[in-house]
Amino acid sequence: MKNFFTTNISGADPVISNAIDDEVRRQTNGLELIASENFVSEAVLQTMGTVFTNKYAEGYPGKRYYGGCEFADVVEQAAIDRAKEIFGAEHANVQPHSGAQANMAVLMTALEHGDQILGMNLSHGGHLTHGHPLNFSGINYKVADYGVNKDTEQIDYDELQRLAEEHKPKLLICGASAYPRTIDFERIGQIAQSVGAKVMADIAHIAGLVATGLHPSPVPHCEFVTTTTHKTLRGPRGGLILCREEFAKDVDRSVFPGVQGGPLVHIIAAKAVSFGEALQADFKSYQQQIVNNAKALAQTLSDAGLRLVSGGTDNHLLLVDVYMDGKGITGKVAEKALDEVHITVNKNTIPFDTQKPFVASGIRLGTPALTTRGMKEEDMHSIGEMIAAIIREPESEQVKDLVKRSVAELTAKFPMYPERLKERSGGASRAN
Ligand code: DSN
Repeated sequence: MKNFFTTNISGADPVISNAIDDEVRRQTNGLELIASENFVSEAVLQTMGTVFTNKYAEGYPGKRYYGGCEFADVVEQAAIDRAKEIFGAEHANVQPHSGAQANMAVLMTALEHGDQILGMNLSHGGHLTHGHPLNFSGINYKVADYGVNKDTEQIDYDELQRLAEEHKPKLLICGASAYPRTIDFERIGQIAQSVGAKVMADIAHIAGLVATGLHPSPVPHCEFVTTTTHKTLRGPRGGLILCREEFAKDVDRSVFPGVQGGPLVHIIAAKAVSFGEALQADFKSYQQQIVNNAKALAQTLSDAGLRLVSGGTDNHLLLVDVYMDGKGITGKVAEKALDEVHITVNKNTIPFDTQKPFVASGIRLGTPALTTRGMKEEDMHSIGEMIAAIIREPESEQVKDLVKRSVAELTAKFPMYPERLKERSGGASRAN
């Protein structure tokens, strides 16, 4: 019988082991442009796979419901302290399993069932948890929504003020999952204050930029700030809540026992490691390169005749209108054609889209993951030309072969996870 404690994954479970190896190759041999994804460090990966996964630790450091939590306390306290330092926040809760659960806990803290919220419309760049009718936020609360101006495709703050006065929300929700421009958190804070609302800023996408001062921080202007930890922040998959001290106890109670049970201590440990990385000086140059790369990619695509929503980008992502009122192709066709040449993007609705979300007129591109690999502006220029070529001729096998070769050449120059890249004959979908 195999020794349970010494048999590694390839001996224990070839199906899953092979899928892991294939996924390492897929990530290594493709160009990852999904704006919400990133590649964590080997240190973060290792920490996620530690014995902290075995531990139950309901409660908070120094106040747990189970014995044996002294080392869980060390990692959770480190994660809390580092999160507060990164964002200059008075209080941090590092236990949310995800961004959605972080948002759920804040809504539970700030609202009673049925209260009015005002959130950004998903199809204008918001998020499901900001009031979508199929999400807990839209089911449990009364929702009004705001969006972008039709001409500028940017948030219309005067219209937001008007909507806030009309609906008198108890909570104004800002932050976005597909918005390429700077968000004016100070103005949003003033709007909320003028109608007696609190604000939750969900900075999941831009957390790394906020952490390094490359995007204005919502912390001084908003009662609650939530984020995921795995996007520009480059940590493990998870959530984080920052708030003022006056809400600390209520937020903690909303997370546990409100919406969660035992925290994922192995993930909290990995959050602490990634927060430590974010406090290093080179994290700022990494974030600056993300922004430079997004601008370079935007310029190349725009020079190639593609329309960018809002005309460009201030952050890590861009929304490309590939449909162009019927002159181009849908986001769905673009996503599939790019996937075939190992360029990974997601179709995305654009503001005032005429297509259904599963078809969409746009694609969303982000540079955090490729910047982690070390790519720079000249690489973005090449990638922009590859994308434009595929969108121009999505059915040309000749173009696809050419681009596939270019992707293989480019990715080969930026190796990643060398210890995890194992060769296996057969089965690998993207062995190039
Ligand atoms: N799924 C995330 C994104 O791609 O932006 C948001 O939750």
